[in-house]
Amino acid sequence: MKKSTEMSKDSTNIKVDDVKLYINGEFVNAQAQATFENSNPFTNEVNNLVAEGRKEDIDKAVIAAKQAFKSGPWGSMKMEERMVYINRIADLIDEEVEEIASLESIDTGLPIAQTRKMIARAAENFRFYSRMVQSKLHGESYPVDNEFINYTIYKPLGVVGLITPWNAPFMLETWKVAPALATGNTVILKPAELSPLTANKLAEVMDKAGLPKGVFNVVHGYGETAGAALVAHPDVEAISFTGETTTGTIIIKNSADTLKKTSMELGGKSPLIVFDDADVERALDAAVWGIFSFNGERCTANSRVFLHKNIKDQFIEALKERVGNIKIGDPMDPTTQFGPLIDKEHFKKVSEYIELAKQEGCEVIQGVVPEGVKAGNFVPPTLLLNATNDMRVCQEEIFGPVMAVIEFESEEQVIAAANDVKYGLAGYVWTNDIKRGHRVAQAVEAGMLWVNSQNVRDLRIPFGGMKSSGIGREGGHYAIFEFYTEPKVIHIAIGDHHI
Ligand code: TXE
Repeated sequence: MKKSTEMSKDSTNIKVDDVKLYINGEFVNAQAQATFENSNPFTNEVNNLVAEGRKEDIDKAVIAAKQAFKSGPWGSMKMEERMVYINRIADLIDEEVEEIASLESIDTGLPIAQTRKMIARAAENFRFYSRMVQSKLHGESYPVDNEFINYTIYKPLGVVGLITPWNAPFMLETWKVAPALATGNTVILKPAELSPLTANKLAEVMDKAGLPKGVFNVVHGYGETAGAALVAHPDVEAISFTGETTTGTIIIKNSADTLKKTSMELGGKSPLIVFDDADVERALDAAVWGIFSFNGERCTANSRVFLHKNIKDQFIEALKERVGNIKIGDPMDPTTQFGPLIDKEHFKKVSEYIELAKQEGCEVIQGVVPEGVKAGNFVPPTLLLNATNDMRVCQEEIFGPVMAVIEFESEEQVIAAANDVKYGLAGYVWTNDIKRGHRVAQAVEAGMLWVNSQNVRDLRIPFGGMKSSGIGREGGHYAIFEFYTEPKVIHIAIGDHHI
């Protein structure tokens, strides 16, 4: 397989091939021959062109995926045989971690030290679901009486549509593709238009793994055209979506006419609460990493940090020092800890929120982008001091490296404030009082809570949020039974009863 890039250790002279659609086992142009430009966030220069898929390309991919499911080998393949493919995909990803990580970094601006870990986790997503499906995907049976028995089996849905965001593209794509394929579905992936490179790499991996044609398809394109066509297509059984809450509600509305199952992994505005008996050093590490890794573009980011009044001043001084020491630079430099935002538009959006914070009364403290670091779309690590929970910057998802710092006095007060937001994705509680840790974790309205820890990922947990952070859960047996399969019950008469 020809290497699609010539890697170098800095972002300024990497050549990347143009990207095509991957439909029915072939890399093809969009039928309209349309393309769009794909830029490097560090240089704001065009990396390459990408085929712009539209409704007609989605239609073509659905025909291929449906054919592969209904009459191709995939739909009737024995589970053990299917898992050979799933594990081969993992091995192929492992073989190309460096190239995939480099592509991810020049596409998203994420530091390569972070993308290397993300790509390794992506390979694990496939191995995990191979184990999970083989051990968990079984049914039930109920001997009704000596007249008949019934049994339940879990069947794949058929053609599923996966729509993914740009903030951790390859990892989040594989988080959906792995369970979808491991349970026997066929897939159409519509990746984010801002991060096409590693989705293309995933297609190359599938191709190399020898997956039967039509089982896995990638249609690049815009949300409002390719994405919307996938959501509306009558032969697509389900849509798994990760992205903004506003987009999620549009997708649910547009999927209603064809009665699709939808899984929604949406926005967040997660609280991190530090009580005055907390292990401050560890809480500090967690708070800094939890919002300033991934350049702040992470859904579970602790974008609101609540500090007990007794430790607030000490904690803020330490935060200021940390923020000043984060290494800002070229995403391809392995020592870089913090890179540019995904594009100029997002840079503008996040910058406007920081201006708003000043108008709302916050003191803004920022790290410094070093001289000589290319223009890029850098918003340095930013603290909003003297914030109050009712401010817009504490209510709305900024999706950037911006931490609002809010003081509190009592447990009741901080729980009420933590919950006074429309999102409910994650929450983080720092206290050495074990009872208080449990009590507050149960009181915070979020799908996932970490007590004295930060984003430890166990692939078996139900990953997802409540309120405006989503519907459904990914991970573990939740993805298998809640989403990628459905139960079918069969009754067998073993006697000669009459109705
Ligand atoms: O989302 P967008 P982005 C969230 C994160 C943030 C968002 C950032 O909190 O809010 O993702 O990702 C396609 N019909 N999470 O800006 O704009 C679009 O082309 C069909 C939460 O990319 O919503 C892209 O492929 N599709 C998460 C995808 O939707 C449409 C973890 C996402 O785009 C469409 C990570 C339409 N009308 C990020 N419009 C979690 N909760 O786990 C757009 N798209």
